[in-house]
This record gives sequence, structure tokens and C-alpha cells, in this order.
Amino acid sequence: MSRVSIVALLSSVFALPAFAMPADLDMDGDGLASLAELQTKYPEASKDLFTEIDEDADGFINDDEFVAAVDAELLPGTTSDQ
Ligand SMILES: [Ca+2]
Ligand SMILES: [Ca+2]
Repeated sequence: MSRVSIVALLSSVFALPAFAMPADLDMDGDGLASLAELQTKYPEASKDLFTEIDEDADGFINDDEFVAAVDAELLPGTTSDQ
């Protein structure tokens, strides 16, 4: 295997995190989840929960914050076997 294909392989692995913002959470496709979007997907989610997940307090949940919330079991993961 050439060096180039190893780099390409590693790039494709790291481009696929275990969890990412689900398309049905980020409904307007801006890459961020607002409180309204969170509560549409998770009707039981409170504003307090949203504030807890929104670590940088910019009013939106980004990919990193979503992954951290799933890791911390604040939100269910996006497994495909449901
Ligand atoms: Ca959005
Ligand atoms: Ca944020």
C-alpha cells in the first residue's frame, strides 16, 4: 500500500466519528442545533438540559457539544439498530 493510500484511508476513518449531528436534529442544515430543534427531536429536553449541553453558551449545540452530550449520556446516541 502506498503512502498516499494510507493517508487517504486515515482521512476517511477520521471523517466518520462515532456520533455526529443527526440530520433530523439539525433540520435547517446549518450544522448547529437550536433549542427548538433539540426539543423537536427530544420533546422531553428542557432548557436547562440545552444550557448544560451548550458548553460555550452561544445558544446552539455544535457537533462537539452534541458528541460530548451523547458521551455524557445527556442525550441518546444515534445508533441505527433502534
Ligand atoms: Ca440547525
Ligand atoms: Ca454551543
